[in-house]
Amino acid sequence: MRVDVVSIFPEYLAPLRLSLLGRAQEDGILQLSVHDLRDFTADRHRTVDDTPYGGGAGMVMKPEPWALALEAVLAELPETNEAPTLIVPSPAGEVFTQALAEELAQEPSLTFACGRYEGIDERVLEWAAEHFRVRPVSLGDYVLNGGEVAVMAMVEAVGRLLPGVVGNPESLVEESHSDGLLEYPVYTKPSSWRGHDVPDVLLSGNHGLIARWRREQQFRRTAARRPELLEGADPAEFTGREREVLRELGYDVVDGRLVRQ
Ligand code: 6SD
Repeated sequence: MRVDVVSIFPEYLAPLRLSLLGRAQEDGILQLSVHDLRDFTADRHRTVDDTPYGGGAGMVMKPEPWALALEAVLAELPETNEAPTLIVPSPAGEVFTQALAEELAQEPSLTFACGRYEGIDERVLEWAAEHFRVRPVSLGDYVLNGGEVAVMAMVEAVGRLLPGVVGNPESLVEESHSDGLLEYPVYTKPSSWRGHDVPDVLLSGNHGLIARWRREQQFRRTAARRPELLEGADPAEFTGREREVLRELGYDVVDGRLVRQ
């Protein structure tokens, strides 16, 4: 997969060269290219912002450097039948989820436009829609200073789904959110540590019992921390024993759906 990021702080993206994603780039699985928006300005101050029409606080990113930068990215993208995807991090976008990460991992390329200040002149998104599939995406319901941190999270979440990036593909399926439940707790040696013991079942060697206990922990955690993930789930996806645990946790089946009491 090819990933292009346009930002006024290209150094912000440096951590994407480390660890598993750094290895993926060495292995040719991921081609990451970070572009400095100021390289697409024409004035001696390399100006990327100006005052907002209609007044108000802060500055807005000028449109022309964005069009030139995105045209430079487009010129480098291989020809495809489908328009390439342009992701614009924004608190006003659709929320980034594991499902969206999985969808984006199927794309041959992703381009990210990092806003700063009060944001990018809205006409850039209108113009870009002539060349890209434009998707404003929010990392979550909180406000960041710019798009860079959101892009780092999204490139990591998508990049680790590319074949060959994560060594053991089993660790991809077992994880939080791929089955809509939170992960079970994990432990390592020593079995007794500062008065806290590893649950006996994990030392039993009984793999059937261990699998059951872990699944039950997933339900308990999800009910306690993220009850909305269970609400509305299809009970047919759960075994009889699991439905028993869910009932214990205050869930009931109404019209074939899980409902919290
Ligand atoms: C000015 C931005 C771009 C400012 C953002 C995204 C999310 N989920 N929170 N905040 C954000 C993105 C903020 O450019």
